[in-house]
Amino acid sequence: MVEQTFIFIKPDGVERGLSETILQKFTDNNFKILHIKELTLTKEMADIHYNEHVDKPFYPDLLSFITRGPIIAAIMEKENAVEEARVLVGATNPAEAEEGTIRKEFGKNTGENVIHASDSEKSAESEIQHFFPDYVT
Ligand code: IDP
Ligand code: MG
Repeated sequence: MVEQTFIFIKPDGVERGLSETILQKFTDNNFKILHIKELTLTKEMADIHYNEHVDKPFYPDLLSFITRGPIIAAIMEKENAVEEARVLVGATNPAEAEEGTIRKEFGKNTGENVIHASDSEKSAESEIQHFFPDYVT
């Protein structure tokens, strides 16, 4: 089924000038970019987006990292997009990510792993709503 997922290039990826290369990997893999925008996350947005992690010990570091500069957020469309994007992105810890994945190639560590991708259809739907509130399917 053709579906939509949500991704963003994290501040480390944007700072290092990797945005175009990373987006190209999506389009090379037949993802269609439906919407794209640059923004800088506020604490409030980060707390909502990373709601499942706010009480974890690493959250203060994650919060300062993810709000330190612009991100590039996009809605991607493809057959089985949610799962396909997670495969292309790779494991959270770049050292454990498969060869050929974005995090394997560019990620520095478990925190600075250059990209986010929704982990389920449900997350994709709520993250698209959160980041692109004017977008209506
Ligand atoms: P995911 O991005 O692969 O879905 P999650 O476990 O949902 O991984 O964690 C969200 C983000 O929080 C990670 O991508 C990473 O940036 C950060 N993070 C997760 N675990 C750690 C950790 O142990 N130390 C530092 N940052 C972490
Ligand atoms: Mg996650």
